[in-house]
Amino acid sequence: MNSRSAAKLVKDRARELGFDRVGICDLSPAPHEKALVDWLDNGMAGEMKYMHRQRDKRLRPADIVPGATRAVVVTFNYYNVDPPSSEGTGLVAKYARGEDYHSALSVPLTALEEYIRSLGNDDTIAKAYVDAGPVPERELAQRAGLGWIGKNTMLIDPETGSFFFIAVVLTNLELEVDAPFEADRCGSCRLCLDACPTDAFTEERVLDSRLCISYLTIEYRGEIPQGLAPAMSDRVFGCDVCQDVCPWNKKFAEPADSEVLNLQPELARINLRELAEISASDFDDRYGWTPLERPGREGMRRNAEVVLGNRERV
Ligand code: B12
Ligand code: SF4
Ligand code: SF4
Repeated sequence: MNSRSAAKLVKDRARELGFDRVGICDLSPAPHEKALVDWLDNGMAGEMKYMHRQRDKRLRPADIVPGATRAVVVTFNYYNVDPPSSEGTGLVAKYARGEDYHSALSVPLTALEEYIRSLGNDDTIAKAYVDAGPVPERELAQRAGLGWIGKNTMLIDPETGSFFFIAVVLTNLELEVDAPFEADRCGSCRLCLDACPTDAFTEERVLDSRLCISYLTIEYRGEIPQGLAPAMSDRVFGCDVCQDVCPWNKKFAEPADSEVLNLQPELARINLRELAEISASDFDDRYGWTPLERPGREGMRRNAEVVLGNRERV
């Protein structure tokens, strides 16, 4: 089978498995090496030490899985509408209102790995990653033709916007590659940069995590800095502001209809008093299967206290 036919089969199978977009690229060194190196050197990863540990592999994606030569990059829509504000509740980012995507997407990704192996021989490798691991996912997605890197640093697909997960299967199967997405469709727009509640963009396409509400509420373990707490407003987990304002999302984002993520409308807003006082076992039962498990009970209680404080101030 030639590389073009193999690529077509892989793409068809990925779509059958529920992925929205699929593209293929090679694993040559990252052309935007300086962007990552400067970001790390300037401390913008904050306490995400894994970003420093993964540096060399992110810059040389061919070193992630020895022998791999191709990335099959797929996207999976998670868009759903925000409920209106309601007294005593905190807002959860759109991606987190259902099953943790690492586990939810492992089922279709394992099937895609198996399919890719079935097209090769005994030496064919295929290893899937979603978020976990040193894979420069947005960079590879742009190189696989799936969209451009917006000024908010998100990968934006001109047909659907940016509310999707990216996953990657690294393989040595001979697959025809796609043309990269070269255009920058942001133009003169800067809505995301101006809307960020904490001014976390130091320049276009550069985000200082230490100022980002997503980082502070999900990844950061200490106390939320007092100067940033009011900007969290009612956001108790993650932040979507720089995507909500993006015209490409306003125009093209469609609610996800997949059952894979098991999105639950009641997880979009959480009662803050209950959360601030929740027991360990109740937290596990209610949120242990969702992305809220990452900050865990302690992190979510901390976030709830901050939002309750913000509510009292207004
Ligand atoms: C660390 C991390 C974070 C950090 C830092 C975010 C950041 N902007 O760097 C924090 C905790 C703040 C974060 C927040 C969020 N994250 Co996050 N995060 C990651 C992670 C693990 C690494 C990102 C990274 O490498 N950052 C370092 C910086 C330097 O890299 P970068 O901004 O991506 O830039 C690279 C390229 O853009 C390229 N580049 C730079 N300039 C240019 C210019 C041009 C023209 C081109 C072509 C390329 C290019 O070079 C850079 C180096 O590789 C990825 C998963 C992964 N394994 O890659 C998910 C990931 C980026 N996150 C994701 C999501 C969904 C989010 C949130 C929306 C979650 C939320 N609702 O709260 C927010 C969005 C905030 C934002 N605007 O980015 C998705 C993004 C999907 C998409 N459509 O882009 C990813 C891909 C996870 C996934 N598998 O789906 N995240
Ligand atoms: S996720 Fe929120 S805080 Fe972070 S850069 Fe975007 S708008 Fe700013
Ligand atoms: S809001 Fe405007 S500048 Fe920001 S990513 Fe979207 S199109 Fe680009």
